[in-house]
Amino acid sequence: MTFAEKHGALHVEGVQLADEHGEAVRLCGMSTHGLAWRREFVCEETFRELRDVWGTNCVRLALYTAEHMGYCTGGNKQELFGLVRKGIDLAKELGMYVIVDWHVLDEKSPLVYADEAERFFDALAAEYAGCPNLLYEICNEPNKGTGWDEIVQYAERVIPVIRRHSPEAVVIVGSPDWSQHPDCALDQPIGFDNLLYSLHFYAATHRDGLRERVKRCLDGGVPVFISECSLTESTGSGTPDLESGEKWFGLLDSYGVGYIVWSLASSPETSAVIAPGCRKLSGWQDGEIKQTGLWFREKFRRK
Ligand code: IDC
Repeated sequence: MTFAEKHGALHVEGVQLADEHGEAVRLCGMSTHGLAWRREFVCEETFRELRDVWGTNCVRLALYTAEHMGYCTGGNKQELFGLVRKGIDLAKELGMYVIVDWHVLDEKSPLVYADEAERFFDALAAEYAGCPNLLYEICNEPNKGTGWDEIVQYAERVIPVIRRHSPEAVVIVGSPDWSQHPDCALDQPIGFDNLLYSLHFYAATHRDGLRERVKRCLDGGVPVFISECSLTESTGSGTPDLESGEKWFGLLDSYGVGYIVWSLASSPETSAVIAPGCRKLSGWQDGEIKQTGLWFREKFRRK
């Protein structure tokens, strides 16, 4: 029986993600790099390798909205939607969970492309209504001046669009400052159930201060999900900080918080887990996996 067959539809109970039997479920896996320019990894052999060799149970599909031929800035919508569809269908076949990430970044506020987001999530949720494998991440990283009130306003537009088709679907919501402030939900939670609030950490940049914030959220009843993390600096480059990484995992493990690693790419960036120049889509030897990849693979495999 596959992981997703065993656990079925997920929901949020307190600060935990729980399965259809009410048991806690911890999702862990890799995020693709931007689908538009690293599409080769959205294939059966890669997902199978991530499941069987790396020990992951979830894949995140990062659909950039603005930069690099983003979905809302001249990207080929049909093709990009096709890639999303391919990723979801593969995850379903392999019994994995899958997060579709509306990768808000360059545009700063999710309100900029909110109309597009409504159209996208309407089509997606209609096609995958009731699909237990699929989680919806509606805004990767609001940033710069974007405040919580704008994010709430956006969430109140997009969540009902998804829930019209999939009333129980788990939705992941970002927060100000590149998804570093799920604590906004301590004072002002968004008025829907089955929500996870994302927090992103890059261990060489984000240390005790952010870890304490996560703890405060969890102790205060805000369900936090790490929908992006790496050991590197927040630029996606720089020297990986393993010591800070271990501290992060001390915290995440003690609360059973799920996590997704940035990113499944082969490039010189230290956060890209596959060595630059390696063209393989599976069967990577240790020498073809970068330090961050080997470190996280160890974490995935512990269970
Ligand atoms: C980075 C990619 C890099 C790309 C850049 C801009 O690694 O190749 O050029 O985006 O598109 C995030 C973002 C994520 C970033 C990542 C590293 O969600 O898109 O990816 N990061 O900077 N938040 C914090 C770090």
